[in-house]
Amino acid sequence: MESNVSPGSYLTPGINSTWLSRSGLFAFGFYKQGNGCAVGIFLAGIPQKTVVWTANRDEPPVSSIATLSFSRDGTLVLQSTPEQTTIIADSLGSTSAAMPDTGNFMLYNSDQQMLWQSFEHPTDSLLPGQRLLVGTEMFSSKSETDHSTGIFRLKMQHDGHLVQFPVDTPDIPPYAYYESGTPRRGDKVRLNISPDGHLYLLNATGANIRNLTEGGYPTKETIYLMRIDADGIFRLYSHKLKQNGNWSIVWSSSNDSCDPKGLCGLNGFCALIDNKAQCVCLPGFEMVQQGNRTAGCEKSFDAVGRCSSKDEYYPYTMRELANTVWEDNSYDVLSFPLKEDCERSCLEDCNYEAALFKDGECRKQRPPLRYGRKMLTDSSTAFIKVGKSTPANMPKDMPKENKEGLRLDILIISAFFLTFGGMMLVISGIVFYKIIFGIESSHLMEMLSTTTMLLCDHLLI
Ligand SMILES: *[C@@H]1O[C@H](CO)[C@@H](O)[C@H](O)[C@H]1NC(C)=O
Ligand SMILES: *[C@@H]1O[C@H](CO)[C@@H](O)[C@H](O)[C@H]1NC(C)=O
Ligand SMILES: *[C@@H]1O[C@H](CO)[C@@H](O)[C@H](O)[C@H]1NC(C)=O
Ligand SMILES: *[C@@H]1O[C@H](CO)[C@@H](O)[C@H](O)[C@H]1NC(C)=O
Ligand SMILES: CC(=O)N[C@H]1CO[C@H](CO)[C@@H](O)[C@@H]1O
Repeated sequence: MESNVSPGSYLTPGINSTWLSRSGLFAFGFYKQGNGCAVGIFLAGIPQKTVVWTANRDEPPVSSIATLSFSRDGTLVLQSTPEQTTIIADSLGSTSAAMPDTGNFMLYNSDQQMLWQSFEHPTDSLLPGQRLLVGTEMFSSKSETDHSTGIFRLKMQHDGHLVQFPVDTPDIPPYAYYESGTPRRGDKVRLNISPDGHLYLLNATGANIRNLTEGGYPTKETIYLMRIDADGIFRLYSHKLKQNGNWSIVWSSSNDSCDPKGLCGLNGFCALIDNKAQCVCLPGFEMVQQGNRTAGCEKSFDAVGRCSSKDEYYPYTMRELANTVWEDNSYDVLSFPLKEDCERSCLEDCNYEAALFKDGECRKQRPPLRYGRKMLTDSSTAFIKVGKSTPANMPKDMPKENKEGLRLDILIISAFFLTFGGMMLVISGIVFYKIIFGIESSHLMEMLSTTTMLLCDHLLI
């Protein structure tokens, strides 16, 4: 058994910021997070320092004055300020700790019994030998560089089913977006990953009931990692050690990046453009927060107004979206032979603002509309009620008469120039790098994203 950390040892973000495994592949300790540092386990022996576990992932990053100690009473404790301490592993009685080359940080007592292991508390990743046990779940990270809890989860259910849901939803089929296809296979089924990239489910008696991947991939100088990514899909990655390479995707839980429910926030819908998920607002809606697709969309027009379509000036019209679906929260279901009848019925009904038409059924609904997506294989047509006064059929930056509109125009124009200028800077930077180093721009982007994951001591001195 390896034992490389004794009670009384401590780490600081500046010097001695990690405890390394024997080969230097894994490190336990401080890594750069936002403007400060977080505590976790990361692959230190590869160019792309990859975080595989984070302690108390939703606590704010700590500053350079923090201390992480393995105290003499066997507790692993983070002192972020003189006043504030957080216990990472409360293991009274542990007398040694180890960071082995498996990536599993462990605490032992004097009888060499393991009292605590990071493998039992997965965040978004599973390493070979680690398992997702029954009743437990893993949560995606917010983004590739922010390891706090994101918006997707993967749960090993008591019925033997491995299922993905958005966060904050009940564990019921309407919210699921991935299922392993092993329902009713008994309690205590668990997800396993082996060093050869075999990802599979074992039941209570140890029988293999499902292979997600067949395994048998090359193991020489290669490490595998399963992770539920920030985009909601879980993937098996491989990385060749001793090569300045990157992670490559071996397997994905889905090939459709619009599958994860809730990728686009309320009143937005997901559409595949060049095989990439894009979030689009429903007609008459605008993004709540530019550049943040999970924040969703809100109404861009004033919904208060007259209701009866017999009014001389009826302020609404309907917009049609082909092959578009969302969560079915129908309050009123009517039968109509033609979609035009559904459209008219919704237009004239003050209580509803949207309708889904499919196979003669007209399902009237109200915003917020959730889990919207364009699905070419689905014959549903969506109708959305929009204000006539909104420039629904005109270009978005159409000049408006009022003062606010004018200011909006100025904003749009300056935003355009700012964006354009920024893009030119980035493009010229990329071109420059390509000329100098002869590397592909996509790799450059990856390099850019990983520079933020450097060890804390490299940045905080
Ligand atoms: C770092 O830790 C090692 C071993 O615990 C110790 O010998 C060394 O003095 C420490 N370095 C500094 C600068 O504190
Ligand atoms: C596990 O699976 C095997 C093979 O399908 C089956 O024979 C066995 O009864 C299962 N065990 C449990 C506890 O369901
Ligand atoms: C899963 O794959 C292993 C080989 O990696 C094979 O031996 C086993 O039969 C497969 N099991 C199922 C249920 O397909
Ligand atoms: C995006 O919006 C969501 C929901 O409003 C919020 O939780 C998240 O912090 C936002 N992300 C960023 C980068 O602002
Ligand atoms: C430098 C390097 O090895 N880059 C690799 C990154 O990953 C892609 C595929 O995902 C490879 O094609 C590159 O060779």
